[in-house]
Amino acid sequence: RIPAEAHPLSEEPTEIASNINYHAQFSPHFSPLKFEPEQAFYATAESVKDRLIKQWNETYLHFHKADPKQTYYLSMEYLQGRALTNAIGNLNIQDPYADALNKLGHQLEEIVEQEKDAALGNGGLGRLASCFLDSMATLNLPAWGYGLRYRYGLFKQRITKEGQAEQAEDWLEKFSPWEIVRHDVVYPIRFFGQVQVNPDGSRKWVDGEIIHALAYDVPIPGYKTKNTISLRLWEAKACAEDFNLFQFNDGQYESALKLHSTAHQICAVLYPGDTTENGKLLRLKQQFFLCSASLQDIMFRFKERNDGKDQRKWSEFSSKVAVQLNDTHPTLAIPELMRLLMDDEGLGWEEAWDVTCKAIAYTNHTVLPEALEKWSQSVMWKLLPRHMEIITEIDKRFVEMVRSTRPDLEDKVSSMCILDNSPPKPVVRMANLCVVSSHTVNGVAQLHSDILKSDLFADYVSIWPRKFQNKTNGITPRRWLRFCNPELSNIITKWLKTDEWVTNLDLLINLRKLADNADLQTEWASAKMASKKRLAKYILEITGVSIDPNSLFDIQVKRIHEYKRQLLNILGAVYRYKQLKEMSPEDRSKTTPRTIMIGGKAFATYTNAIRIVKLVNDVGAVVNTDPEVNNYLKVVFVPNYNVSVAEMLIPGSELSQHISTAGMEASGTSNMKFALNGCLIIGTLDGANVEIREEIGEENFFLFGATADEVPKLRKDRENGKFKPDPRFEEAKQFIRSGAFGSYDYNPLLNSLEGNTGYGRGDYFLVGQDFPSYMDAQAKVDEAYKDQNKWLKMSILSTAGSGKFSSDRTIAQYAKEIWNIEECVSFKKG
Ligand code: DL6
Repeated sequence: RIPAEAHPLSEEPTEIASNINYHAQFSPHFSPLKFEPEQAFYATAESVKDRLIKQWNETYLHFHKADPKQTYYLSMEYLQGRALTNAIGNLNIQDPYADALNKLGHQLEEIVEQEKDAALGNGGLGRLASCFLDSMATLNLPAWGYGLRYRYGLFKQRITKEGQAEQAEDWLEKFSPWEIVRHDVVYPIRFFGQVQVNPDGSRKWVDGEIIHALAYDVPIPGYKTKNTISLRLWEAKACAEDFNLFQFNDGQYESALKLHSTAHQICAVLYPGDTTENGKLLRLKQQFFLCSASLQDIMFRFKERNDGKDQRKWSEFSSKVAVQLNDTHPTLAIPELMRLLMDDEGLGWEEAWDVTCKAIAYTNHTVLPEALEKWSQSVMWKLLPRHMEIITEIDKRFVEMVRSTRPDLEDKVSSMCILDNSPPKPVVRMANLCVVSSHTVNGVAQLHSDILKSDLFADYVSIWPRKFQNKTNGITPRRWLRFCNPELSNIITKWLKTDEWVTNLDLLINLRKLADNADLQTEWASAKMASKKRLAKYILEITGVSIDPNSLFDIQVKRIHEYKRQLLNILGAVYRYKQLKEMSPEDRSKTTPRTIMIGGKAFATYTNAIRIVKLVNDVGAVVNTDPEVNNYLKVVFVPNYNVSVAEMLIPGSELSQHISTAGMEASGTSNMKFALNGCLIIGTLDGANVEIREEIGEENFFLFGATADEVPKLRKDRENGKFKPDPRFEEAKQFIRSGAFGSYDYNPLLNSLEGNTGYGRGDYFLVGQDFPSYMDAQAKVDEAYKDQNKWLKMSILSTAGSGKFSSDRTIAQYAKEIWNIEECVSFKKG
């Protein structure tokens, strides 16, 4: 092995320029005729990757020798976004790379814009996984992520006259410069087949089809440490033996390549539509593919690090391995680990169960019944027959345990058990399997964890009171302040006289005593204005709408969902527009000018979400071109919301809306990003809003709406005809129905807010209930904004109170309280 020191990597701009030049010529992605921004981006990325690979190799060798307990994070989603700014920022080499690019005739800012987002995720859950990787690396933890290498990421959203149009997001169109394919890391993954019973009674899963999982590593550098961990993404592939040359030469191309096509389907897209049986089968295949490949890899590594001993004891597994399931999507890791231990390694049930339960922990991210996964038993018996035997046995033993130790729970057994055998479609309840099999279950914000304990998992809590924990989510301060908002972070560093806040976010609290300082306020205001101007330029470029940087920038960006209540936001905007229309010019001139920006993708088959996107666009088209009003109000739909767009929007935000029906948003993480960047929140007492408000002070938070405790009664009252709508709410709906925003039929959407009960009716999300208090809170926002000094103080206090929401804090808690792992550092920090 050639020591890495044999290849020192200089931080001299001239040598970096020469290295970039080298890659432009010898990493043969493009012809040598051009060196335009695109070529410069790929050559720069290759050059940075050299450093990452060096650190990755050293980290891996160190982990191999030190053999610490290691965490493996299993997630179907990672929303990584762009990597270049983050990599050179974490490696602390921005300046030499900017200089080097200058020497080559390019600007770093322009080069980073060339990169496509790696959008292998859907929303908060995927972005959380990516923040966690950054924190694990920064905290020098021996931890890795596992996921799937989807060919197409989350769809690209275009807005047409008809509303949202989805297009495949080709993030690998030209290749990703960050991944390293590991041709030596390949595992067979079986589907279908049957269970063979051997003469000694042992069982073996045989036949069926075999697809191979090939590893791609994406290096994840920590901030100001050389520790560089891995996001290992699996790609599905078939082998040469699976290519039927005879059939191909016979002109039967499709059947000759059948297994190749099956393999392609597995990693084609994230969350393929699952309304058809085929779609359901494909999703299940994806989940099993991730679990089986990752566990085979984990077990291989466990055996590999055996310190010269012949055979490692499986009873040591949980002292070396912690597996975290990011929601129920990777639940199949449980029966797969049992199967590998029993059928391949020869362990008995009790021993395998003990190893499995001690290794696995589960994070719940939702209480929404429709998001709690249930798989059809018949599909599972077909695809994974051995796993169904194992799940059936886990369930049987669990039920026996409850009946023998807790006869008082007899009437709860049917809802607690894993297999729901009720006709017409018996299912496996994945969350129940997770709770029964994991050593720890956690929610993602205090309120959410409390609801899990008092409601969704209450019966289990009475059996295992210590199994349930809270781990309030967090965000990485590197991407979400230091790199996306350099102006504000330089001011923070200047006033705190240290940049240590980047790794110790609690230090932000020291801004609190400075919040009244006029000089700080002036600098704060100018940083915000610079970001607002940049954002206004971006909005003009992508939507053609010109927005005024002096107006209040009010942003709501997240997946479109009825419980997140973008509909409340747009109804509020409609009412504001109507009021402005009815005012005298003089009164109008006294109002606070506002730019409302809403962005987010709607799942293609979620009809009401698609209608909401259309409504926001239709309202914008009318308001923005109305000369009477458009100096006081603009409504912009920001298309194709993703990580890079968020990095543009958040620094320029002044107010952001986190207005879900209380009890329904598990945590939210964009609320933390906005607050950290000095943006004030208008919100309900839901998810992490509760803790944000506690930390930044209730006087700095625009609160409204029913509380989670009140929601069930309000729904009942509604069913009993006791709800009286606010006249303003009625007016806003009526205005839309009048055709003020075009001829599209919004009745089906608006009808969902009416009636007392019934499918798609009865205002389940309590938009009408919360509308008056929402409008009152918005009026307070308008007033507060008029006093800019007060507003700036609130903004500074918002940042000052955001220390708790660093994902470093969250990950340190997981490491100590769930995984029992410690830092494993071979490098000096700094
Ligand atoms: O925990 C990350 C994120 C939370 O911040 C959001 O509140 C929550 O809605 C989201 N949950 C999901 C659930 N998906 N499934 N299944 O995305 O998790």
